[in-house]
Amino acid sequence: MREQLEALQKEAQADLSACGSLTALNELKVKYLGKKGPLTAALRGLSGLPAEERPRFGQAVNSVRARIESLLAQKEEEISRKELKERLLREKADITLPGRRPPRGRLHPVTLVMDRIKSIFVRMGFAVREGPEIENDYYNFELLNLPKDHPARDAQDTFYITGEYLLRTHTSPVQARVMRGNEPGAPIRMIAPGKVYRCDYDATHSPMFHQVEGLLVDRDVGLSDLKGTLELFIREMFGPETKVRLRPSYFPFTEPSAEVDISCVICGGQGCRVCKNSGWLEILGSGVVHPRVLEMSGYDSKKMSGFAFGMGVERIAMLVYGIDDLRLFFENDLRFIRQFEREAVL
Ligand code: 2NM
Repeated sequence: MREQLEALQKEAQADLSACGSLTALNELKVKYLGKKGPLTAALRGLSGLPAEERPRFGQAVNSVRARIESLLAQKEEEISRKELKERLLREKADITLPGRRPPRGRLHPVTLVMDRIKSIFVRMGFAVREGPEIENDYYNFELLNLPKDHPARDAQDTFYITGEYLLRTHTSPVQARVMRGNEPGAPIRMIAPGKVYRCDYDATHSPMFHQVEGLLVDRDVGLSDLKGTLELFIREMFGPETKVRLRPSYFPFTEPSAEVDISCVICGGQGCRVCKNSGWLEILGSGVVHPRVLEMSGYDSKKMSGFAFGMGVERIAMLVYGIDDLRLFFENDLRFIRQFEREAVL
């Protein structure tokens, strides 16, 4: 029996030193230590021995088993190390290969036009001011002289969050916030760019769109200042040949009020499909700030006056790029969105 165990251990040692892979090693593990292996059989045979020989033989079997187990573990470690080393050699990266160029993003056409509008006004000394998109009734309507029964306040046109809170329908509340946050009577020259929200969706209206509004308040500001400022803006935006026309209009926050038209950017004023044969395109609303709006936000309308204007950025972008459906701006079709290149700004 003892000789058989010794022979078994020798055989196992020989098998193991010849073994070269983890798969083969696993087979050896089953062969020597498995349920059908010689050591299990030897332990089972224990019952056939005289009682006084059992402990010594059992110990001998267990010690051979322990020896084989430790040889197996050693070998497994050795083979794993070897395989890892080979893999590392095989998979060496060539760091001299040229890199992959990361895809470059570009700016959305609305952002491009927004940046140009901002840049033109910044060069005229206007400060860029921002405010919350969630407003309350007081800032969005009340301070802008929109009476309680004004149709713009209707839930049909405005996204209400509660009876009091809503998504701003224009950026004018930013102007009201600036007027009220200023030292009393301080002059203002600002624009308020940003997102605004109205319940509307078709080829020319989106429930979210972008606006730039402007406000200038100082002593002796009038319609001529408004006209000069907007003419300068328009010629920068659409080219020096562009003609400008003010048409009487109505807004609750300005008096007098005017729509501003430009000569058609498509036909130059001859008349075409885009300008509906009139030769003119409406691009913004404006006016002399209503004294009540100034007073409500802490300005003395006898000492100070101002002009204000507002434009839809998508509409301007449509004219600049010759786009006929505003929904294209929001569908995020890369074939459309990739077509716009940034021109130099500032
Ligand atoms: C427009 C047209 C006319 C406007 C007025 C004000 C404020 F705050 F001063 F009252 N902000 N923006 C205004 C005036 C906006 O958008 C078509």
